[in-house]
Amino acid sequence: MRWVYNACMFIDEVDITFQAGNGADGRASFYPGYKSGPDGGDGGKGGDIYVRVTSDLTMLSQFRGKRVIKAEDGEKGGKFRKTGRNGKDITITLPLGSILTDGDTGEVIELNDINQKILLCRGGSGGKGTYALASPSNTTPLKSQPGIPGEKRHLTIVLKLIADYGLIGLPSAGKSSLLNTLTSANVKVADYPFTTLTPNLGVMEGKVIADIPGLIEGASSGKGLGIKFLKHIEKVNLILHCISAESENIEKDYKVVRDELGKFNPLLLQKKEIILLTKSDEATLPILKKKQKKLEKYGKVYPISILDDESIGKLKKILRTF
Ligand SMILES: Nc1nc2c(ncn2[C@@H]2O[C@H](COP(=O)(O)OP(=O)(O)OP(=O)(O)O)[C@@H](O)[C@H]2O)c(=O)[nH]1
Ligand SMILES: [Mg+2]
Repeated sequence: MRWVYNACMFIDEVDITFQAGNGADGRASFYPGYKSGPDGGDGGKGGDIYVRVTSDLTMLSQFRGKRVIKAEDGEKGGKFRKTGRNGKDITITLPLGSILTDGDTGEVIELNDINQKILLCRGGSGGKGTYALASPSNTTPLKSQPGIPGEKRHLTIVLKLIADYGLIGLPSAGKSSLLNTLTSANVKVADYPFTTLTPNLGVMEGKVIADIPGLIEGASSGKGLGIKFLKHIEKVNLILHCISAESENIEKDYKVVRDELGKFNPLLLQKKEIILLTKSDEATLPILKKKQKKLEKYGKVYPISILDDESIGKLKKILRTF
């Protein structure tokens, strides 16, 4: 297995062998003396392996320390025509944007749709027992069928960042609320800091938005959740910098986050950014205007509120131009 870590130990790439469950053998047996004929039951089917797509970006860490993921084998057929139990299926969850490459066939599977579910490896079917194999021409088959082995694939899974827009800002700035409003994401929202502990994705009109939590003063030196998630905005086209209209010192809020961005990677400061003055419903119009003006020296500012459809509509329109 090969692990590729970036500087902050986030797993980006992993090689895993997936092995669906083997089908079990059918049973070769016969009724005891008083009743003649074969009674061997069929073998159970091996478990399938599926992959499901999620918006949680950190899911590759589930493979830490794993080389092989194997679904359960089917159970052998029993006497008295008893069919063996099927092996349990396994569903693994991978983040949106992951790319799976089959090391043997070269097939590439791109996970681009949230809630997409794909059959990765089909479990083997169980063999028939002697009961099922009996026919008019062979009323007493002596042998049962063997089970079929489950499919096995060697896959390299790469997490490809495909977010188009990155939502950043101090805790409680309203990032997740906005993600939920702009997309069909359903991320937890609450009025305390660090509600979101890992990045989340949502899709708006085919564009992917990433909610990057955890930026606070000192994040670059490990405070709060640190800056480990900032790698996810290295490739976005546009940064959506959320600043709460409730804040007493919006310029400081802005600078703190920019400072941490720059410490992580100075190139992030050159990315296109728009400033979203969030929770605009919480401020009176004159105060909102004043705050907007203060921020305008740093770039384009759009007051928005998730409670104000018009402001969200405007934001969507702007996003379409990027
Ligand atoms: N009035 C009002 N409240 C909002 C608005 N957007 C978010 N909130 C509230 O602000 C609080 C914080 O919102 P979140 O979306 O959890 O903020 P966050 O930036 O994701 O916070 P972290 O996950 O901690 O980084 C919640 O109580 C939301 O209900 C808004 O437009 N108007
Ligand atoms: Mg959040």
